[in-house]
Amino acid sequence: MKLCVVGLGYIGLPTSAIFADSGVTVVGVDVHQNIVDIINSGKIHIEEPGLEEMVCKNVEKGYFRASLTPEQADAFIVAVPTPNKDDQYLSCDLTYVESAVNTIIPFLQKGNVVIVESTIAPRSMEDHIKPLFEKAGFKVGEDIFVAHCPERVLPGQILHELIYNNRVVGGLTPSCTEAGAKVYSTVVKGEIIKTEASTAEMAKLMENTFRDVNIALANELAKIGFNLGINALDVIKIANMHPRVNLHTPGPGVGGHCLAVDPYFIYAKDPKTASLIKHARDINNSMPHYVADHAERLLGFDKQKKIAALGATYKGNVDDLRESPALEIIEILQSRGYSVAVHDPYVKRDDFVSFEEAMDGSSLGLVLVDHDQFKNLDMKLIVEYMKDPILFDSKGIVSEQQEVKVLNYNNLWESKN
Ligand code: SAJ
Repeated sequence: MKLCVVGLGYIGLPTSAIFADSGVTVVGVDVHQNIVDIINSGKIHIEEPGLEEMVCKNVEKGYFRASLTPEQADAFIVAVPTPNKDDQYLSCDLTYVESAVNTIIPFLQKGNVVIVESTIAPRSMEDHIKPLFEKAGFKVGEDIFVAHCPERVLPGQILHELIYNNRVVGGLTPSCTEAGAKVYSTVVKGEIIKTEASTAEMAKLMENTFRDVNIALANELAKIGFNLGINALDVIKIANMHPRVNLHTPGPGVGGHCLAVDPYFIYAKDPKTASLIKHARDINNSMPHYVADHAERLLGFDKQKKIAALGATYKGNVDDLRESPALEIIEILQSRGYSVAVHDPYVKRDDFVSFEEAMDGSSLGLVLVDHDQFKNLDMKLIVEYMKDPILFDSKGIVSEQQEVKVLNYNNLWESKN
């Protein structure tokens, strides 16, 4: 089999590598010349454990190469970004997907399979993608086979999850579903779940929306706990001992390119009905300001006092800054006139500093990300370096200490007066 993958980012590149590694000839297409050059030299432009070795091996063996233009193949996978549009609903921007589909249409032959992996709004395949092929004269389900197979991998574990996760394949017709499933059966060891395109689109979106709504519930509980003087983290721990309850964890907000983006794709399609989904988004979006407000309060609104921010990424143990609530909190506090020194062990940036430098002379340590490194902080070092040894741990990961006052959503209310 020969495969052409359009989009060599976080999903397209590992997907190309996995197929190439199983003996499929893969041509990866990207619009950026520098990405094409980096990959063809056996290197990669993103961080993902094990990926560079796999790309390098398969480029050397001739199974994988990158190009600026698509070529004829048996199957095509589209894995390009679908950002939010800048409209009032933050709807799904299909521009890159449509343009990727249009670039492969001239290379399509009878019997080819086209799979869209990008996360897309419900009904996109039926209402927007199918017409592009029909306009070019193809009968979908007879001449060519078109399916949506959403990616569902977690950064940091992508290579493992691409093989072992269950995959949902939703075709535009039953024959499209079968053809799409056959492509993945070459590499996937998890179950391949067959359905229609619109169900596959909505299933993927609801997975992330489920998480977003539940995190919003936890964040709301944290706020109520503060107002009523109740230990929210203890409430969660105890409620979760019930066999059918799974309260999520409150934090500084919800970031990343999935949970903070996908729910809007549903909301934009049916805004009158999707009120819970929108409200959950609003609650999660309110958290960076909520954390920043508490940080100011804990400092007595004294702008001379220095803040040490621990963590800037959107979640723990990754280097990804996309839609990061931690970054937003840092920016809010800086815009209010505070000096914030940022330390993140995963991110090298000229304006970020070492742990000691961040702590030095600070009056509040703000834990914004659940990196493993922050779970067992060296309290002696904190006492030595900080002016006032107080931590506000917005992720609830730092264990209680005697030397240092650690505030989190359990005991934040105790600092009220
Ligand atoms: N977060 C909380 N409280 C929690 C859990 C998470 O505040 O209890 C925050 C995190 O700190 C982070 C954000 O939510 O800011 C998102 O983190 P995440 O780990 O829940 O999700 P993502 O965006 O890294 O990955 C998700 C995954 N989806 C699900 O778990 C349902 C992943 O499997 C998907 O592949 C990915 O979205 C995607 O591409 O859609």
